[in-house]
Amino acid sequence: MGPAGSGKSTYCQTIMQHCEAAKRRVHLVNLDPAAERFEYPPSVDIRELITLEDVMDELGYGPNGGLIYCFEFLMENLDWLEDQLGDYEDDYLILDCPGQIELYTHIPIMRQVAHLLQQWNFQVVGVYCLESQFVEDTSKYFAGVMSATSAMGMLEIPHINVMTKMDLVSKELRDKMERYFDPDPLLLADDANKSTDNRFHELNQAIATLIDEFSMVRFLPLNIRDEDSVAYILSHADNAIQWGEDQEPKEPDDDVEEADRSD
Ligand SMILES: Nc1nc2c(ncn2[C@@H]2O[C@H](COP(=O)(O)OP(=O)(O)OP(=O)(O)O)[C@@H](O)[C@H]2O)c(=O)[nH]1
Ligand SMILES: [Mg+2]
Repeated sequence: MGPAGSGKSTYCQTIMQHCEAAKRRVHLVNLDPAAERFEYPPSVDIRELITLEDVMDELGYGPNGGLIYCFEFLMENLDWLEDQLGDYEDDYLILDCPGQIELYTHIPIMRQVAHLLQQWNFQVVGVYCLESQFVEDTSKYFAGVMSATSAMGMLEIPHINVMTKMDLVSKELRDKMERYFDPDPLLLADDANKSTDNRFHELNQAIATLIDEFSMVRFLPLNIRDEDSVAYILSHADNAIQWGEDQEPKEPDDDVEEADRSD
């Protein structure tokens, strides 16, 4: 999840590719009823149930109301989702979600989806994508932290934050950005004060302290062009859901061989 254009679908594609290369059984689940094109075709696709385009055409809704309608429709058709996901209950699923931030921060729909997945015995981790380009100054970083925190509080599931598009960041900026990955409250407040009016300095300090004291948000940098970086993000996600020993990577025909042996 994450704001529009923050790199959610690219994250999904990158992790898909990485997992496939490591022979992990992995499937893409598209929960974005407005999605257009996927490099990896999704194994489960909300667009087979409902598309935003149809809702907008037939009910005359705008894109935001239409999207909420699509999710309400999904909630009324949970049998469909349970049925679709049931085929993959032992596998690693990557769910691509829409970019409308209100789905995570304002209304409890994504929370319901996440909790349903848990009820269906999936281990769930929320991955929040924030675009590195957006965080070139501390005020924007504060805004990003607030929205990530809001999503984390709303969803109540294990959660990691990923700073995307790091391949677009210059070496110089990359060094400067270290402070956003593991924030120092004094530096953050100082930085924010430089670009804000005096009236906000106390608020800047309070936000910086909040970020520090509650260890609320750490961002893991993702450079999709660097395999080590992708592996690092995946290891954090795996850790959050304790993916591991009982899910050794399997060759696609291991099951067949096992069945043969037991014959
Ligand atoms: N260079 C670079 N471009 C990226 C990266 N991630 C995403 N992009 C580009 O940013 C744009 C948006 O990326 P998407 O992955 O579609 O973002 P999204 O969050 O799924 O967008 P919505 O679903 O529309 O909310 C596309 O043009 C991508 O090619 C990245 O890591 N590096
Ligand atoms: Mg997308």
